[in-house]
Amino acid sequence: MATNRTFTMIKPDAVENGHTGAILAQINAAGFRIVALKKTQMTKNDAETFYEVHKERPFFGELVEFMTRGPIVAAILEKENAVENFRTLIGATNPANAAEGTIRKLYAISMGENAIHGSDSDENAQIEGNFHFSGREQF
Ligand code: 3AN
Repeated sequence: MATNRTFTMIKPDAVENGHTGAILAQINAAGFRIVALKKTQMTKNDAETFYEVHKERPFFGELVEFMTRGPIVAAILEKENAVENFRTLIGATNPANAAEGTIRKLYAISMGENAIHGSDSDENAQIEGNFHFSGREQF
């Protein structure tokens, strides 16, 4: 089911380095409407649940540690073909491979500390958005 919505988190590295405002402006300029938005910090249990699909991967411990070390900014975004358009806007997982002008090219530090998350499917966008936001926080 196409929802025209995606879910994002500005990750602890980008929040720590003061890039929240610039990233939100870039998201708005690209035509995404903000459905839900908050600054929050994930617990270890939150991060382990959120990234459960990666639990067998060698970087899982590092990923959980990183994602819980400081606040994130979580958002649900709306635009036509949101999941794919947003992944284009953020660029490749490894910033070294990210296209010029993408959020990861501009702000990511490494493959692990890569500034921003974008859902990889409509189904995951819905699961991830509902993980962070109740119905009455979505407009
Ligand atoms: P994406 O976020 O581009 O969808 P995934 O789903 O493959 O990438 O990975 C989820 C997250 O796990 C990434 N955003 C990144 O923070 C981390 N990650 C992925 N691969 C590695 C790796 N080889 N080493 C460290 N962290 C990684």
